[in-house]
Amino acid sequence: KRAYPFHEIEPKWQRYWDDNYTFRTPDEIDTSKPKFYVLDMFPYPSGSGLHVGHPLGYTATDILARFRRMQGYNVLHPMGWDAFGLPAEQYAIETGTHPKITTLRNINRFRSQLKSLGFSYDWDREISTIEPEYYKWTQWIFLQLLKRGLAYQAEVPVNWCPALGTVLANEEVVDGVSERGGHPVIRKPMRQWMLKITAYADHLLEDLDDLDWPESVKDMQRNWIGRSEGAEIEFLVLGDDGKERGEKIIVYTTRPDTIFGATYLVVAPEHSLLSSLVSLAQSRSVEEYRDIASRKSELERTELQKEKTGVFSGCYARNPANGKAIPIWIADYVLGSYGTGAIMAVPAHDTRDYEFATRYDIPICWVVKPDGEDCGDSGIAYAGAGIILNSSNSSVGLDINGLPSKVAASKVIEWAEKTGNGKKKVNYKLRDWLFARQRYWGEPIPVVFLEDNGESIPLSERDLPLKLPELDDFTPTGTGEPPLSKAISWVKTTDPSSGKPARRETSTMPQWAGSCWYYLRYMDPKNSEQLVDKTKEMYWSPVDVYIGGAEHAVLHLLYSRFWHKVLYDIGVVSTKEPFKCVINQGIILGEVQYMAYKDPDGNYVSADSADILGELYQEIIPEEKVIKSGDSFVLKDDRDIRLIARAHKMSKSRGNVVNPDDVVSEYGADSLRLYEMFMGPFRDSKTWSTSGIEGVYRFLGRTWRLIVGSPLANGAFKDGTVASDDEPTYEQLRSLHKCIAKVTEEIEGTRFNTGISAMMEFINSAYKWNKLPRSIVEEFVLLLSPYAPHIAEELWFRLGHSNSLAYEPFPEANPAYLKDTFVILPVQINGKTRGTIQVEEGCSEEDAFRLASEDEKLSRYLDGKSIRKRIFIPGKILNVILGP
Ligand code: ANZ
Repeated sequence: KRAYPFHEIEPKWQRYWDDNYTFRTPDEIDTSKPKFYVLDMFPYPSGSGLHVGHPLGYTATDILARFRRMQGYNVLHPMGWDAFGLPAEQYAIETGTHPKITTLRNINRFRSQLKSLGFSYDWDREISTIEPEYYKWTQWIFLQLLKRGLAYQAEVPVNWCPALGTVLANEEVVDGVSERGGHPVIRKPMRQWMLKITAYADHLLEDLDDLDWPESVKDMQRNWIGRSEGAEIEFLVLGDDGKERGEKIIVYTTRPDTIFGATYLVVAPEHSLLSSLVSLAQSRSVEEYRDIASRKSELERTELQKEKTGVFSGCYARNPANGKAIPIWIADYVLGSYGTGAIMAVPAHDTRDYEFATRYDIPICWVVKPDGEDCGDSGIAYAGAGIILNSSNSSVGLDINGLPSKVAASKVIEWAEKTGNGKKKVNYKLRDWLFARQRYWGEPIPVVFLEDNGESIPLSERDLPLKLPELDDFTPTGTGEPPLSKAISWVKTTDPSSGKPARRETSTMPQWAGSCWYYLRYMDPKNSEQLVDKTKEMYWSPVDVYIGGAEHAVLHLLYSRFWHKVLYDIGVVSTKEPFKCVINQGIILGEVQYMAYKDPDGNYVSADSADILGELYQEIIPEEKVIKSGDSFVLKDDRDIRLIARAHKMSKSRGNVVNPDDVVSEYGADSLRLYEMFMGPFRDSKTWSTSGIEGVYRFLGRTWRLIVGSPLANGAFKDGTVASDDEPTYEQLRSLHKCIAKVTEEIEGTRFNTGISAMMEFINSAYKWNKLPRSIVEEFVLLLSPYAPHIAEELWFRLGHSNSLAYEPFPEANPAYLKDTFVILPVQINGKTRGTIQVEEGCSEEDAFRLASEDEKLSRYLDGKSIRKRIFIPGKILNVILGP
């Protein structure tokens, strides 16, 4: 029982759009028209194909694209492939298939899946990060970075994964093992390419303010950049005799106001001064401690809940404020990579220091009290701002007692600068970007090293692209030498400028590289002379709406903003920011699962009492045996048994993955699109439900039958529809225009679900009409088309049009029909006025009577009575004559 013939319609229109290049955005466009660039986060073409999360964002952008096209905008709506990356390479190692083969196969599958969903991409602009014509420009950008000193080599501790034979980015390491495969990861210093993103820290931070992005994403970027203002203060190291030895430890602090409370110093285990500080007696325990710390990740070290550990160095330093000698400790809760790698510890006012001091019996000295309160050891640190106390030393000329923290902090900085004890300092959490991977499947870095002195020489722009050589053996070398070192004849080369023998760089770029700038290439995908033509870039920039998952909130969006700003500075792009508006779609969880508890005898136990009873096991209960009761779910047959209802992330191991292909073959692409938009607010996470998709499928079926063949039709079939040429009534126009207004408003606000509700309401009311005026139906079909384009095109065609509706003007709501005009209608029973009802102007006799019988007062006269006659004068009166 198919509700309507989507099987025939959908492929037919997909072919039509392809054959007619319906969605091609011409190279030469009428630039007097407004533009709309709507972009999806392009997919990594994985081996498992599309999952239902993809069409969620892609349908949303497609609705926006189709909507703006109909409104007369020039629309840029492209698609491509983020096709380099580790999984293809891992698969290649396991199976011996070249990553290019698997990647191209996956791309073909993705493309045909996307086409089967009817997305209006301009496929002529398809790009793929693995094509030399594309990565030529990724390499070109690298050369520009190099030219400006924004790419450099450095010996840095990296996450080295012996099993994968590669360096991993911090975010690819979870709990000390590789995110992929779970292999152990160690920290190891290696010479690496770095990008100086820190040079742009301030711009990246400041320009966030003007972006129309989710606040949560902006906050994550702000935290990642982590700008903090404070001071660097010098503490002189003391010898055994209590005299200064000449070395100094510089600490970074955001709370200079607490300097009198600094009762010890901490240096990170990797601090460069460490070896000279440690006393002989302490050297063994320090050595052991360093060794343990080197195996921990930074995350582990800084986790607040973790117990703080450390060792005493055997050495003291002088607190420059109060002149006291304070011990120097080594502890791994201080990181070598942040600030100066050393801190002044103020246990009274810092939680971690407090915990540490208590553990190792270090004095705690209170120097800040909350405004208007007493202070004292309440068992926790007071980390807030307040009024300073115990902080005066006339012999160094510093007195901050009684000042509020902020003022005191400035005063300390001023004092430190005057006396040479320190200076104001701004710090960032942001680190430079580790830009090399010891992998095969990535963009080659366009640099050679001279054989004789190892000097690095960038290739010249005309030597690009530097193509990735074919390689049969991708297995890691195990030494840290990248797999590309096996491409012996490729590696061995000459410096093109001097002709001297040289070796190519064998690391490749990380997967982020290709996705940093792809949105620019879509504007001018075939340009072999330039990354993007200036005029085209000026017209299309910036991306108006960028939709994708929240998992890219920081890295991808930060890295591309960084590259964009560099490109702006060198005049390649005309805007400071790439993406005007970013929207994160919510995640789709698997269908809700119901679980019941059973005791060892096999009897059901309500979830309410489950935690007080022991030895229970769980059983999955099929949906048809479940019923909702209040806020919870119970067994249909025994309503005292409360169940647990839970939705899980879709995963292969749970077996709750929904394959979009299956949905398309069972219900059609339009139903899938509509359903994903109807599931709930676009940005929220939501659960999949098969009955939900049946609901929207029925709606499309009802729409189809209403227009193509409804029993209500009075007129003759014309062009295969039942639309009549009657003039629409006021009521019909009101329904239509209310629907237009709602759908338009909701698309603009990306609240797609409520737009669909409005269309459903419209169809419900249209079923009550006895004529279906063509002009009304046509407008409705146009309204529906961004959501369900196949059925809409077919209905449009059957309504007698020979062209696609893709460029028909989107219906506009006429405000005259939107006003809610109510009238108070007197109601008489047997000629006596018994009350009034509020009705819409133009309301029908039927509706007026229904409202009267629902009215509390009037219903008393009408209930159970037989009605002889009704007299209705629209807008004036309803008179009901009761029977005998
Ligand atoms: C003294 C102090 C007193 C601090 C107080 C805090 C509270 P941001 O920049 O906001 O993250 N710190 C400095 N360098 C560190 C490192 N390498 N590893 C771990 N911690 C470090 O915070 C800077 C504060 O974190 C600094 O201010 C320092 O402790 C600590 F009541 O100095 B504070």
